[in-house]
Parts: sequence; C-alpha cells; structure tokens
Amino acid sequence: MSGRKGDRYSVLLPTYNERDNLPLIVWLLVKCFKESGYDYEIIIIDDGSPDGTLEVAKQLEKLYGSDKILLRPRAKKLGLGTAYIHGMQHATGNFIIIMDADLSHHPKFIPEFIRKQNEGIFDIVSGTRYIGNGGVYGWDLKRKVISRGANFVTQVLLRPGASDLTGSFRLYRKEVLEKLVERCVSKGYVFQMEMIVRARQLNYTIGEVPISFVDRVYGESKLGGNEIVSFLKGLLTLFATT
Ligand SMILES: Nc1nc2c(ncn2[C@@H]2O[C@H](COP(=O)(O)OP(=O)(O)OP(=O)(O)O)[C@@H](O)[C@H]2O)c(=O)[nH]1
Ligand SMILES: *[C@@H]1O[C@H](CO)[C@@H](O)[C@H](O)[C@H]1NC(C)=O
Ligand SMILES: [Mg+2]
Repeated sequence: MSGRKGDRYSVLLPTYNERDNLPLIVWLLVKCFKESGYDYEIIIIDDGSPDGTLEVAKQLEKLYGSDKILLRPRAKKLGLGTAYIHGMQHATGNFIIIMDADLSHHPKFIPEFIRKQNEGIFDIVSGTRYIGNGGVYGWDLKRKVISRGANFVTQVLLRPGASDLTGSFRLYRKEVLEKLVERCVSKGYVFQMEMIVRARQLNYTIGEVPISFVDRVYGESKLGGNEIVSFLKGLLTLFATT
C-alpha cells in the first residue's frame, strides 16, 4: 500500500439524477485507487433521484463491496452543501475528496492531489482550471465568459490565494473541512468560493493541481440567469462580511 501509513481517503459523491454516469465514475475511481494503492472509500449521497440512481448505486455496492461503496442517501433533494456535510459525517478517512459524479471531474487527478498534499503538507489541495495544463472542455463561450468573469471579479475583491474559486474538485484534511463547513453560510455556487475565502482567513495552506474539466455528457445542465444573480449577491455578501 502506498501513501503514508494510516492515511485514508473518503470520496464524497453527491448524486442527483446521475444514473448514467455513476457506474463509470465509480469504476474509474476504484481503478485509480487500486492502481495507486491508496486506502479509500466512496460515499454516495443520493437525494431521492427520480431516475433511480439509488438502485444503480445499490448494484455498485454489491459489485465492489460495502466496505468500499457506502450509501448514505437522503429522502429528497436538500442541496449540495448539506449533502457534503451529511457525507462527511459518515466518512472514516482522515482526508476527504469532494468531486462531482457527472464525469466532469476525472479520478485520474486524485493521485496528483495526494502527491501534492504530501509534498507540501497542505490543508487543502484544490483542482484548478486556470493554471498550467488546466482547462475547460465542452462549454460554450457564454459559460466560459461567466466562469472566468466570476473568478476574476472574486480575485479582485477578495484576494483569496487560489486561482480557481468556483470549482469543487478538492481534497481536504477532514478536520479542516469540518471547521470550514461550520463557518460557511452561503449556498450554491458561492459555497465553493466561501470555503477558500474562509480557509485563507483561518491561515490554512492551499496547494493547487491543474485539472481539465469536461462538461457533462449525460443529464441536464442548468446554469441560468438565476444562478448568475445569486452568485453576484453571494459574492457581494462575502465581500461585505469578510
Ligand atoms: N445529493 C445531491 N447531489 C446533488 C444535488 N444537486 C446536484 N448534485 C450533484 O452534485 C454534482 C454537481 O452538480 P451538477 O448538476 O453537475 O452541477 P454543475 O456541474 O454546476 O452543473 P451541470 O452543468 O449541470 O453539470 C453532481 O454529481 C450532481 O449529481 C443535490 O441537491 N443533492
Ligand atoms: C493568520 O496569520 C496572520 C499573520 O501571521 C495572523 O495575524 C492571524 O492572527 C492568523 N489568524 C489565525 C486565525 O490564526
Ligand atoms: Mg456538472
């Protein structure tokens, strides 16, 4: 087994209508951890998806074993922020990896996150689309402009010390994530950003790994005007209160 002795990585996979993506992401995760030799568990937090994601998850639990695949479902859609908290409460690892289940985040980057963490003894390792080989695939110009713009405005206003604020592919020390979650008040897209802003306030160290982000192939995407307005509101609130 590689990695430091006793280290264990708990991957939190929140799902809502990810029936088509879940088998592949779990297969990729298992393969990646087997090849790299790190100790792991995968915690699937499904929020009562109407497409039957939970049934698929149960099949995967049977296939890979209930020590590796943990199902921690909730009865209805209660949102991503609380899904992370719920998953974290059931995690047995001393490190938590948060990623999307829609294949936008590729598990192949996880060993790089872990190496980076070991190298710098970082509290957080954040995937970034905005440095080195990082990038975004499959987004139209509108979405790229919005994402870049949001990131730029935030960099200027909050000087957060990380290059990608709205991304959610990250590794945290468990106790650091617990502290951050305790302090974070925002919802939606602002949540990821607030985590980094609070981390800097608490003097946590952040390492970065370039990642390529691929837009979802299966399932609905839903970035609209509402998200943009609530993002700006949240950003201004953070600016005013920190
Ligand atoms: N448990 C849970 N998971 C959720 C909820 N909302 C989204 N998810 C999952 O969280 C991850 C990120 O959500 P996405 O819908 O991909 O958000 P996004 O990447 O900003 O938008 P897309 O363009 O739709 O991909 C995915 O794995 C979703 O299935 C929720 O309310 N509860
Ligand atoms: C963070 O570091 C700064 C500068 O060294 C220090 O003034 C501040 O008190 C520290 N904050 C916390 C929460 O430890
Ligand atoms: Mg997505």
